[in-house]
Amino acid sequence: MEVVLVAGEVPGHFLSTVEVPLMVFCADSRAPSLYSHLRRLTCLLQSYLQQYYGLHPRAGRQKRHATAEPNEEVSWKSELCQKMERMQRFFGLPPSGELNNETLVVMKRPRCGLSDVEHVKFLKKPLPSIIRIAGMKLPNSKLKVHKVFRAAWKMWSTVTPIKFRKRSRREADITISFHTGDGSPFDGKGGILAHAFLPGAGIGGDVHFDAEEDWSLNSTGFSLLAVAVHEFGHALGLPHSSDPGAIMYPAYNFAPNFELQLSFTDVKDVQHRYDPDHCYTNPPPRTPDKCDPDLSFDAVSELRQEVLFFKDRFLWRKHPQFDEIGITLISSLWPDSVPSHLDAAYENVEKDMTLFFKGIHVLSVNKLQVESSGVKS
Ligand SMILES: [Ca+2]
Ligand SMILES: [Ca+2]
Ligand SMILES: [Zn+2]
Repeated sequence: MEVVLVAGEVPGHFLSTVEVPLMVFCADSRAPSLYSHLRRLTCLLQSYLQQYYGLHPRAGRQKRHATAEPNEEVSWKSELCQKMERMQRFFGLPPSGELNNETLVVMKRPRCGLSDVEHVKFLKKPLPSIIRIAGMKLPNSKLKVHKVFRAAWKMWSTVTPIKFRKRSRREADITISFHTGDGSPFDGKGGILAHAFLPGAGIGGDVHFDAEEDWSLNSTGFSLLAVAVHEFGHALGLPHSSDPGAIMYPAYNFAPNFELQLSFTDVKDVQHRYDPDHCYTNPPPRTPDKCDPDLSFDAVSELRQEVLFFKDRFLWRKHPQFDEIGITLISSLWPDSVPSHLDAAYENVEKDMTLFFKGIHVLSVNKLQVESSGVKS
């Protein structure tokens, strides 16, 4: 009988990685599909936390048998739980250490390939300013793609003293390229959309896109402009931000036709590096702050044990077991369904349903699934 260590979601209920950090499952022929489901979830969790949260590989994990030293095993499980809770906090989820559906949804969202705990050294000089666009595998005509990139770096240059120049010669600070097929560092459609390297010599500052994504220059698919602005942020030395309103948020966060602009956090962070004394007359939009004394909510509703506070395209979640109140986007919980700027919301406990109202429209949601939408009667 083969024994493996797994953590994950059993269809129908959840396993807590705090209470049941890792369960020993037997590779029994009676439950091959459950076994492979749990193994897939375990692999997904471990590789996500290794790639984005600095989880160390587990001793002896390649052997599949539990041969690691007991102490090493305990400390690895404890690290796994800590990293998972850190990830949940970063994305505004209750830090339960529980691999529940909403945590899985976050982990599966298309995103940037750079780590969320990247250590950024402060480099005084030089400013990365010379850009070269490698002309291979562009997703649209060279003219249109170059126009998108110009618009992307203009967003940063209008709030910093950096003046970008495009050059075709090899000695650029920021080389932009698209990758596909053999040797590509990417994973095909979805998953990782692009990544960039923090400023430095050689590959430092370079920006790579997954050429296999459905890149869009208008409103369908993944917005090349939005992802380019994010990756140029890395090329300028910015790490990921847990502010869901920031361009530097690691997951793809843009609804179709969303008006792209740097947030207050993005501008504050880049000016901290390059132009700390500058004061702009038109401050960028701030993500609502729960400590703002003038804050008012669009709607407030219970959702099972939690209380949700809605404002613009954001929501805060108050869970009775946790003191922290995480902020996230409404679209993170209900992608493409529950609108921003709600008028009202309430939970119908008997039907286990939440109703959302905006203008003449009403939308009913069961758990996290949309049941129906229509017009108020
Ligand atoms: Ca470079
Ligand atoms: Ca991809
Ligand atoms: Zn990124």
